[in-house]
Amino acid sequence: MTMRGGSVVVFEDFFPVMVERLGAQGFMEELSKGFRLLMDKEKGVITLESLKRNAGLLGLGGMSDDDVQSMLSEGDLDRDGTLDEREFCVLMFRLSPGLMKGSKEMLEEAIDS
Ligand SMILES: [Ca+2]
Repeated sequence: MTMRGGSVVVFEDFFPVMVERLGAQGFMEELSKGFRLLMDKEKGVITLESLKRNAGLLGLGGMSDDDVQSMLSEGDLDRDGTLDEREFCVLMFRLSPGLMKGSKEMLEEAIDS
């Protein structure tokens, strides 16, 4: 499955710049903040509902229901219907091919630490 639409372009342009500016660890902290903004506060994971409700906070308010659904499905590696923090981070990297090329190992290290 491939994500299409304006939001993906934003990720591709934005993330490599952020990594350059913040370093891998700082970038992971930003991702973690983003995750907490999007998650369902009671469940501690991102659900379809929490993603739809909070996408606007990250400037993703223009996403259609279909976009939100495909973003969730794309990132949901264990198929439990929600995104945990790790799945969210992995998804963000996958949405940003330039980031994957430049900083993959550094970021994998940051995820595991
Ligand atoms: Ca999951």
